Amino acid sequence: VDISGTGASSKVTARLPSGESVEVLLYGATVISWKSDGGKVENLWVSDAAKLDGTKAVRGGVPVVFPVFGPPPKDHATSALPQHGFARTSRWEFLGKSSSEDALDASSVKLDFGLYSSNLSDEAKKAWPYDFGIVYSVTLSKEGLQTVVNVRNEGTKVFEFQLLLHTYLRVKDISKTTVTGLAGVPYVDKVLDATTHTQSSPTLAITGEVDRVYASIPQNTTTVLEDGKPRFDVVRDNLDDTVVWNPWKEKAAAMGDFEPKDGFKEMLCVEVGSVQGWQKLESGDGFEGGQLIKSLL
Ligand code: TA6
Repeated sequence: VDISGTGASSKVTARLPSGESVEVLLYGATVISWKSDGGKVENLWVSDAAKLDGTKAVRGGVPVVFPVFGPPPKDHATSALPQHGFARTSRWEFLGKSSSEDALDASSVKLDFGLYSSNLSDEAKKAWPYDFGIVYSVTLSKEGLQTVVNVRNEGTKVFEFQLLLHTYLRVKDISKTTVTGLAGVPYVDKVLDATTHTQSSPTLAITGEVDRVYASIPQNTTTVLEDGKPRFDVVRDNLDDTVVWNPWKEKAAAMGDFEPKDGFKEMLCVEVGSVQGWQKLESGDGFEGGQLIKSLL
């Protein structure tokens, strides 16, 4: 494990003896690279124009969305926060690493990052005046990448939050990419009319802009397939919802930090979270939720 860079662009890199690696920017605790299969396969998509200097949320990798997903509601404690909250644009602390060599020599390395209300910018503290502590664990193993958020209410006032891991998966060709594990699940379609639909077919193909919030999904794994072959399993842990997003041509063109412009053909966001309604956290209570992404190559 080593820490490189200075200031907001400092990042932590970890590598397994077998070559797999992960890179985490302290800005937003944003995972910006995860290489599996001996380090040969990059699994995350990061825009060529992504800001990695702390001036803007990273366009790619795994931004952490907390305490609100999307534009905050008007009549809510989060209403003064930016879209997707402040976690992805805050400077996190690197708390340390622990590696384990279990009997089968299947090694893994866990990196811990912390964000506390005391770390927040004055504007964020003013906008959301609650005392909290988050420990975010990123664990790299040959099996996959696990990212888990543990949030604790360190204050005296109850607060409620939403949480989502905004994962940009890298795919070879979006026209040959499908998603399973969402059949029969109700979703809010933010492209159509933000009303609730239910996906009847077992497979979702991506043939245009997709922005769907699937809620209360019965089983915990969403699979991304390439050419009909399973490429990723995204396994939810204590998070009931999943957003599937591809900006497609027009929206990609409209995002200044989305490059190359046809990059939408090589990425798909599968974002696990708790975004329907709010998780309530009493004083002193904690909540833990996360994901395990398996590369199935
Ligand atoms: O997760 C999907 C989404 O909510 C889309 O609606 C789109 O806004 C995307 O997030 C990116 O948001 P950002 O604030 O990172 O530009």
